[in-house]
Amino acid sequence: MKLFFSSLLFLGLFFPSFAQDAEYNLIPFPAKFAGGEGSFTIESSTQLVYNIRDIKQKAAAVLLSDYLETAASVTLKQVPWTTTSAKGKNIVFQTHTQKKCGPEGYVLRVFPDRIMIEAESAAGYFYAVQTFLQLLPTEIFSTKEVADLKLQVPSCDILDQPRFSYRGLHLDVSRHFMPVAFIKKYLDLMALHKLNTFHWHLTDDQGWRIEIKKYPNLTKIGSKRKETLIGHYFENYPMQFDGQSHEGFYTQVEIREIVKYAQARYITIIPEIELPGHALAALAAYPHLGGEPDKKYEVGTKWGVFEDVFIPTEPTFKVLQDVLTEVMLLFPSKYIHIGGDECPKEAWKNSEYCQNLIKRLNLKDEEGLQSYFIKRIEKFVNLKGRNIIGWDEILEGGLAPKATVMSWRGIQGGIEAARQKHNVIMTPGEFMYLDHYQGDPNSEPLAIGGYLPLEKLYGYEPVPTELSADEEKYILGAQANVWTEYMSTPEKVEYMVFPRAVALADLTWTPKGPRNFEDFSYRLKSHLKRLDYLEVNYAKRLFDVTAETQFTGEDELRVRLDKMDSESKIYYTIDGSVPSTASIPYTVPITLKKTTTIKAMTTSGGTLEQRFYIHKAKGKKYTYTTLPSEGSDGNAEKLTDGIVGRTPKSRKEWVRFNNTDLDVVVDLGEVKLVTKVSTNFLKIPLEKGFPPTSVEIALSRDGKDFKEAVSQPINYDLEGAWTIIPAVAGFRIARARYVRIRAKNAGVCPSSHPNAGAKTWFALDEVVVE
Ligand code: TNX
Repeated sequence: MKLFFSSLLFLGLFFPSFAQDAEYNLIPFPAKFAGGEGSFTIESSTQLVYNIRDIKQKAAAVLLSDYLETAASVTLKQVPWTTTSAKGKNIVFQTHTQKKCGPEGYVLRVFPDRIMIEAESAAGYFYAVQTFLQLLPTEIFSTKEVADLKLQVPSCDILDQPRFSYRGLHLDVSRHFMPVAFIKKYLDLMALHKLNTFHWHLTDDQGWRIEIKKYPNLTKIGSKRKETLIGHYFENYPMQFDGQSHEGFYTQVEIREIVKYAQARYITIIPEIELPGHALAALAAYPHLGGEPDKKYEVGTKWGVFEDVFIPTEPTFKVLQDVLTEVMLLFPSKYIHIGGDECPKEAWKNSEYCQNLIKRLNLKDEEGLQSYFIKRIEKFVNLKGRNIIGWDEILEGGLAPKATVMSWRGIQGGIEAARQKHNVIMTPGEFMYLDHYQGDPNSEPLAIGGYLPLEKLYGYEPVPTELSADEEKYILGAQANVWTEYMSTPEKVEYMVFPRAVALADLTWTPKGPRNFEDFSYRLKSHLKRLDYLEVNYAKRLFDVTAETQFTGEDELRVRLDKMDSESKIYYTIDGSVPSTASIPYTVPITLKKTTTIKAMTTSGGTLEQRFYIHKAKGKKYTYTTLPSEGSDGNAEKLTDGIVGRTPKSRKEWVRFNNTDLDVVVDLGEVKLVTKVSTNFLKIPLEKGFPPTSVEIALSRDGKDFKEAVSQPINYDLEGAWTIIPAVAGFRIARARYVRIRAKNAGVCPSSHPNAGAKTWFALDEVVVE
């Protein structure tokens, strides 16, 4: 039979147009793809043809058949491969013999009269089926029968294989325990996205979640905490706790079941046992592992980094090795993650034993001791035929000989490790942390901080340009991390993970060349329907409207609205009313002449509500006498950009002064009538953010002689939730060109504060002149 695709089409000729074609909403998008004409229709007479003795083919055929049966209620006959059956109007599995697919790749060819699936491995067949399902109508993912489902598969020719061998998703079950059923759902969703490594963060300060037979207290004591911090770390002063215990762990039986479940989906589970830091739950269970056997260690009830860590004594190594032995019996993965991050050295500095050990081993310092700790654990793990992975802190004090590094504090750790010829997994916080906000913090549920919209994650390139071609090969792939301090339920995890993990799929699988966000967001829209069938509580940020202010001149502001979803239309109001399709359709940037709230909606369900301030200082230049703290207002524009900082959750708009006073002069350009000057300060006492003690606002015509000054103390309650404290000065018809604001730093934290005596900072935003 003549193929209607030439291999030339594989060279990318078809890539520019695939986005337009609603039929090929594949995620991740295949490495080589060509669309064709017509389609194959699955009918009850269609047969699944495979080599009956090939269990890899059989498993894939059964998987496909299950979906067809569930959603479409068709049962396809499974028949052995013969020259006749392979030529019929069937779905035919056969072994790929040209060695073009690699260990995870496959060939999928859809013709109007036949479908062929080829692979070299079980994983390859499995991924072929995943792609096959995405060629079918999205209803194929329904778990209930869908009436009259047309099983049409559009013609295409796919030769697919992943860009990276490591395509990871992580989940922290220590901060919040997640039930077994949810872990399985998580693995199902990973498989759908061809993600092949699940990094299971099983132990941390706030809970030990894996049963260890030899040390029952690890779960008996270590898996329970008496209560949990309410809200954000610095939200309340003093901190508030919920008074409710939180517990949970996985039995070894459950773990074996989950490992098997993952294997059936070609997912490797890498367990993480944190050491030497993030060990408080283990210390609560076995205090002799910490420096002070008599100390009453308690499982962590709040977040952050604790000074109580494992002390590298012989009994500690004994326990850790026993634990790792049981872990390695449960998890067949080549890699075992041993943590290694955020280990404060105070406990070791204060321990006579550690200080003697440093001398005895001829180590330089505590970092040398950390390196000794990791190397010793590595040796043990290597003896069992496995390798360790550690967070990039394991570079400090010298890397263990065979360790793989997870670069999380940026990309530098990854670059260094690759240069030292060590394998690397890229997981930099700025691009790969799914605990960061994915939309405007004002309208998002509480997250740890940061800002990682879908588009930013999608644009991440895991191979640093700094590396030479030779060094690049050490970058095994990328992983997104899901720390659950602020995700207490599976629903919240789903919300934070999806759809960003969908972008991760393209990022780690699809070659660099054909990836672009517009095309991705187009495919994503169909994909979200699949996620609807799978009952995933994904975030709807794809449909959001965003606003960007542009300056146009005196007393005028231009606002540009935008959306990720290229197909939808925006409508808006400026009179406070709720927008609908009967409101003003957005076509060009909106020009505002006075302070206005814009409310917008899109036809795909997105919303926006934002207030824009027009005032006499907007867009005007200002100069500081003392510069604000590094990075907070580099181009001197935040104080007059027309956007007023709205929440302590996000610090983007705020200009911060660490332990210094503020003295800033805004130049209005010409003498103007001034009746009111106002600004806002942040109050976050637990983070050492104290509003200034006093503020003085003064006016001048020439920039030298300031008068009309209004001086006021700033009064607020130290206790209570974080908030915004306004400072306002009213003037009875003054004329001025220059507005000066001075504010006095509050000094050090008061004696009642947990950081008593430590230096404080303050932050302000927008100098509003009316
Ligand atoms: C840093 S990433 C941590 C985790 C936290 C996370 C919050 C890493 C190796 N350590 O313990 O949960 O930040 O984003």
